[in-house]
Amino acid sequence: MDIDIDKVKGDLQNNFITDIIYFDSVASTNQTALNFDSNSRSNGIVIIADEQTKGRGRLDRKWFSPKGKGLWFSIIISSFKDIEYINLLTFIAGLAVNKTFKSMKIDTDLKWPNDIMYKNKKICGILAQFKSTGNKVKKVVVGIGINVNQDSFPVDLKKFSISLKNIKGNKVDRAKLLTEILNNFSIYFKLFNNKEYKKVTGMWKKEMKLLNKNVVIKKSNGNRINGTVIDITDKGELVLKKEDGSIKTYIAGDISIDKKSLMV
Ligand code: BT5
Repeated sequence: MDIDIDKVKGDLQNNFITDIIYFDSVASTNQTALNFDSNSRSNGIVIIADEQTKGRGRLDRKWFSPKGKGLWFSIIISSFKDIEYINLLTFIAGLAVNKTFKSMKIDTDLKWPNDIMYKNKKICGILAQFKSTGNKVKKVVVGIGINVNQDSFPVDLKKFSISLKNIKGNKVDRAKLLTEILNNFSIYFKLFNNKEYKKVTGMWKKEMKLLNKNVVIKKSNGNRINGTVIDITDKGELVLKKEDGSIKTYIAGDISIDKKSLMV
């Protein structure tokens, strides 16, 4: 593999990240991270693989993770102060990756709750998973999947996916990319640790294209709700003004532009 992990470790600055553990191939880095030694020493460890054979998205959807072509990694977090703000860890990861893309002059935006998009195509997906005993969350694993050097995608993904190479026209150095993302993650994580939740959501909202837009939210039970996105709460929930005027908050769902609103 072309990522020199020792060099990446050496280039980490002021970092929350304590170690990076590399695998050639795993089923899912999130799964490996969840199974990893559960005591507090795992705080800040990154599990990264060159390939995932069973990479996963939300609701057990497949995440396409071909060998050597992307960054597929998971950050273990086992110490947190306010459990009720835990969903913001997905936002922290999104902000870190988005900032890194912006520094490469790539004009990406954040899509609630866990995607990074380039011109309506997905370039990065984030999946936070929790391990708990009783009602106490023991650790959170924040999985980040980034399409880096793919030339093309399988037919079912083609229309909605894009890689950095597709955008830039040339191969992107995965080691440099990883270093910058981890350094940015540490910066945003500090805000989270300092309980600056409003600041985190404020920054996230600025990078979000669908604020004040008419959208459709598809729930996992198949229900579809139309409305206007009016806000994101400090805990990362989406606030929707429904067509009947009532206001509702959502913690999960798939969101897309309401095609009706494009016709006006
Ligand atoms: C996500 O889920 O977007 C979260 C993806 C998280 C992947 C990382 S990689 C490291 C870590 N280990 C794991 O096993 N997972 C994490 P969701 O919003 O549910 O989107 C899933 C959908 O994205 C799929 O149903 C496909 O339609 C699409 N998809 C799959 N692979 C893709 C890819 N490489 N690029 C763009 N879209 C993809």
